[in-house]
Amino acid sequence: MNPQITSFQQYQEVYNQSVNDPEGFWAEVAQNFQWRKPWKKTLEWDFATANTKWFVGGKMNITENALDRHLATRGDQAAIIWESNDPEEESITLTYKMLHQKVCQFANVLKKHGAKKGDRICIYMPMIPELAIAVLACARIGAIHSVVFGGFSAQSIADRINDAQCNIVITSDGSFRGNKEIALKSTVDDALIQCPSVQKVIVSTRTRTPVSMLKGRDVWWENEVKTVSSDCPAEEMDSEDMLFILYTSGSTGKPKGVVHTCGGYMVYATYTFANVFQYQPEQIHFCTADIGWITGHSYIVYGPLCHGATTLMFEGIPTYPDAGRFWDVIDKHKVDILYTAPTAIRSLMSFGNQFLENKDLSSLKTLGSVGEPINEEAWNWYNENIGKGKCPIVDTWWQTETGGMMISPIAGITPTKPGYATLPLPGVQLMLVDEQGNEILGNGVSGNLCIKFPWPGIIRTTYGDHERCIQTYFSTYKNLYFTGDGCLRDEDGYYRITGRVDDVINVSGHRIGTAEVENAINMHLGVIESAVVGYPHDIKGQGIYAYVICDKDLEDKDLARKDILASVTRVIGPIAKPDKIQFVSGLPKTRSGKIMRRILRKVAEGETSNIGDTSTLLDPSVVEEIIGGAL
Ligand code: 7RM
Repeated sequence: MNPQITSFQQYQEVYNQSVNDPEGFWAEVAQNFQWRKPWKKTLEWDFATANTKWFVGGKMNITENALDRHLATRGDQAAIIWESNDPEEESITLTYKMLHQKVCQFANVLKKHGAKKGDRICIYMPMIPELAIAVLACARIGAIHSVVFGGFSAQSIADRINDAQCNIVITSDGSFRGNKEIALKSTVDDALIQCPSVQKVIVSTRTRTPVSMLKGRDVWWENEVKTVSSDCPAEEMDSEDMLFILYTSGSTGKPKGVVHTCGGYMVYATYTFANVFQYQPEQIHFCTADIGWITGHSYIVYGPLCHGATTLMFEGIPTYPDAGRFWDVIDKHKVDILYTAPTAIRSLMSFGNQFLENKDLSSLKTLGSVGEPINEEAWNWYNENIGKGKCPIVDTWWQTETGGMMISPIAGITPTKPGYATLPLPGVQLMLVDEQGNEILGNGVSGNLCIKFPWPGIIRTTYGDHERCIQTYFSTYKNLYFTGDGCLRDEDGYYRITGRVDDVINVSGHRIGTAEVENAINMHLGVIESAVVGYPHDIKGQGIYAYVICDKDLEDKDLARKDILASVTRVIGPIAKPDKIQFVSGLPKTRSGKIMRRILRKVAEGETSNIGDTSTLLDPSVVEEIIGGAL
């Protein structure tokens, strides 16, 4: 479907071409897709106002590219293979024909309930085929999906629904995760008390958890699909019509709704999928992410399907029924490509290699890593024990905002180095800058990672607040997109991401804003103030360390700790729970009232002596206390 780079020399040539003539390069790539009407202009952009348009005036529908155009050539090929949480439950295969039919059918259900082009639809579901079907059905009719990860709280769902003014929610009764059964519908019910914009809730059954169905609002997926036709012509979309909103955490309080549009996102997700993994026809691609994150959007759903690939969707977790589950899934389905996160690799590594015994991993051709920096030990373990030294590892750096992979080896083509995302993909023009925004030239240097030219998958806006998009990404450095990451370029010109340089922590590959966690902690009665920082964690990459000032009369600290965890779980979700809570009587503040996080980070890292200059602090004695009580 998409042209593939076949040698390192060709990569270099293609890369140079993509820099010398980005428009020509991407126009050529975009020719490989199905357009209803060709675009008039390849690119229009202005970073100062955060405006980027790709394939201007082009008309298309991403589902015609993901489904319809494959029907003649690979209608009976598996599009989605679904593996249950329960290894005893039979897996499901949906061919392109079947998936097309189910998407059209569900699209008609959405239409029947009043959904139309431009509406926002919230999806809060487990990793079951209906989730992919729901996403594609929205795209089919031009509704904008906003998938909310199934681990988020009712409050988080409500915030996201209200921000986007969604009118429909698609959910399930519950979800299975390991030996847990999680109620989803009842969480949605709690959220909807605060969401007047929602008219309809469509509920699929998964767990048979008892649910309450509100008359006039709630309907069952299974009943609805029985009454509609499975013929649903795709809505004609402009390249720059919104395809989806996906909320992500930043350094300020409230998560931002990152907006991607139809044409550019399609081209970018598909091109990077085909090239980075070097996907070959008939291969089975297994991305272990949840569709609730960008990795699932781009590399479980859109990238693979637009390329005509077979994508494996796994409902469960890496450690259920035991730490050999990924290897069982690979063995059972003869997986060719495994794309997972360093946190999963480190966790499985910690269980020891007995879980690898008698697992046939010989089908694997390519291994991928995403979400956080991968340490050398995990890289080597992955390479030796999973890839048996024969599978290239692609350490792919990218973000929700980039839509697809940005810095990554091309499997089997780019020489790799443990810990390095290596080189920019075609069309990606990187720049390292210092604090003042001066470009850092040469090799063997490090700085803040920026991108100086648009690529088709770039964020278009933050939903409902374009100013925030300008402020967050395009204002720190003039005429550059700022990633928020620190990065080094070694003597060979290879890139290594060193981690966030803003107040975002990366816990198990999930982005969590420190301000968001602080707000949640502060909501707890008895908490006066808090400060949250990240610290190195063996498995999660980073853990969450909270310094909390409580009321004087709060006696039972253990209870307070539990209550704070309960508050965070209620406000954000269990993924944001602090790993450590230290009660303090004060925070290190400057005379102007700013918390010196540098000091808190040092202490959280276990540093007790070299904490640097504290002379600008209002009360340097709090530092002694904090060091003394460090956990
Ligand atoms: C895809 C995704 C983005 C942040 C990003 C980085 C970190 C992602 C890598 C990485 C080092 C990698 N989107 N990150 N991939 N750091 N090496 N290969 O994760 O929006 O959820 O997170 O994740 O800090 O800015 S995301």
